[in-house]
Amino acid sequence: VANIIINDKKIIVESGTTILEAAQKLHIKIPTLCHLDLHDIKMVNRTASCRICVVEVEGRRNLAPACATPVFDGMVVKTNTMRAIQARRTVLELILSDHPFNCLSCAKSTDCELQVLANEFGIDTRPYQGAASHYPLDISNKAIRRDLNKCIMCRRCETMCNEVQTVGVLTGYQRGFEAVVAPADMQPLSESTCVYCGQCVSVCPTGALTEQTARPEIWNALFDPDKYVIAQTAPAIRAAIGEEFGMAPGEAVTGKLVAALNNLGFDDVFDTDFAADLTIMEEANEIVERVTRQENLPILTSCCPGWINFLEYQFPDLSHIPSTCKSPQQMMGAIVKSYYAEKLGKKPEDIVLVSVMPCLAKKYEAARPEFAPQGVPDVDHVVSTRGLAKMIKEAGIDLATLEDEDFDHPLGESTGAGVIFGVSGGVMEAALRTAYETVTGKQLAKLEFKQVRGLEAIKTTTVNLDGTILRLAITSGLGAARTVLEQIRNNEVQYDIIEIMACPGGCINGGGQPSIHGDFSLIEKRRQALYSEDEGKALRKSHLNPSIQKLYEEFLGQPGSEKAHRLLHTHYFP
Ligand code: HC1
Ligand code: SF4
Repeated sequence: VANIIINDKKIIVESGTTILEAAQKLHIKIPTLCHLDLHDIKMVNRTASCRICVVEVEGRRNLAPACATPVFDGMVVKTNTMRAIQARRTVLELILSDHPFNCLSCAKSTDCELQVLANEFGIDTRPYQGAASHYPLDISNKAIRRDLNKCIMCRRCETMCNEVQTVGVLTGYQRGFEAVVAPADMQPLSESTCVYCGQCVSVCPTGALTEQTARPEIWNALFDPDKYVIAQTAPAIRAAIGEEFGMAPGEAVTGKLVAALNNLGFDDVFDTDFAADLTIMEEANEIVERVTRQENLPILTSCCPGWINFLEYQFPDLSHIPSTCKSPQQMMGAIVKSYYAEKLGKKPEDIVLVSVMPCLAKKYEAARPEFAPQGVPDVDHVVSTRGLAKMIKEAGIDLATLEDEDFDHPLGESTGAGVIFGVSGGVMEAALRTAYETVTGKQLAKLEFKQVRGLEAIKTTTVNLDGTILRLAITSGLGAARTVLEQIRNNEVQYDIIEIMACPGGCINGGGQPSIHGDFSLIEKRRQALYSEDEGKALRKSHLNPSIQKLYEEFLGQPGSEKAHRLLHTHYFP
């Protein structure tokens, strides 16, 4: 251990602790910019590249970066000397000397960590004038927008993409003044193996990495009298959008979210949870078939588009093992543009379906050509949680003060099983609730499968479905997926069912969710919000959803029917 003194306060800490960590224990704030510690998901960015966190260490000539300097016994630190504060100002002024001053029009405005610091330090002029970088915008894809002119070389995105997600698309490129983080040879993202998980966007402190927005197209549709405009909202939105309106993290705001969408002028507000229930009907059927025949196991869940992209790029040899089920987003699209269009008496092209998703890869998924039969997309536009919050604010609506409203029927009715899709382990638990009752014909005595819950990257367990033992793995974060997929490829493990989600913790931590700015406890609160909503539901198993039962009776026939296959299943591209 080390006895140290920071700003005249004594503390004893483990050796190896950094000055920054010790100061945090004493509630002494040292500003940081490149540093990011998400130790819950083993993502620690300690590049010490920005040097905004410099402090004075007694007996040392140079200022020390607090984020990367370990303490020693007897160390005396002062965090706010004139010299340290002046050095931080200089760092900021230098960064800003080559940073566009267009904060007013930046998508990250009010959420940008550089802007917050510049404001705290009162920097309103540019003392250093010099060359400015001019990089073209990368808007090569539907999901992510890269503006390298705003890159401050913190390398958080690189750490996330390489170490947590193991995709390895982003690397430091060029040197000195020219240095940026980009795909190899400065390719656009669309030419790389980026899976659009958006986790780099989640950790970018500035406007360098943001999302592509469909807000103008959605506003146009809402004001077009010839269009029937429908919203569907993903399970994880309700657990997080309240944060954008000053509500307590973890407060589920389902009824207010529906009210806000109604206020924006959507003709119907449907719940992606309905489609999650539908996914379970098809997927449980497929699981039971493949497990009964002991064929083509393990079966992998297929609702996460970031993960499906990862499979197609990195494990093409395993592209036969995921479930063939489309994701709930796409199942909703297919049902809205067929079954529901028939009910409305409208042509699919006169209906505009807008998805509200916590995910940036959903923007890419909706635009995949196979999901636009006869050229009419099943899902027309995708807006993120952050994007929808902006639209709600733009319309002058205060979400926090709205009275709860209900989803429209029939595609707004859902069970607790649909709700928990938004957390890691949720799809597995939902599938087990239905598979058990289908296989055994008995009612589940205890419907919660708590062993599949939690935020760990890899969870493995077995369940006994009335004599049939199923070996399960649940992973979240693509590094964890890689570990398990490599074990499968090398025949080192045997599983029957595997759930994979690209984002650590699942969709509650998606790349389109409100920024957590390093506070991972928000993810745990969002997780609890969805399990509470599940507990509060009258129906908690997908096969008991009356609107799902009716959909099969009136339209689809049985799970796995020819029509169900045509509308609700897909294939992958090795
Ligand atoms: Fe998800 Fe899904 S749960 S992928 O995590 O299967 O995005 O929330 O909408 O489609 O339902 C995301 C969340 C979401 C789909 C569902
Ligand atoms: Fe890497 Fe995901 Fe960002 Fe693509 S979206 S660059 S895969 S972190």
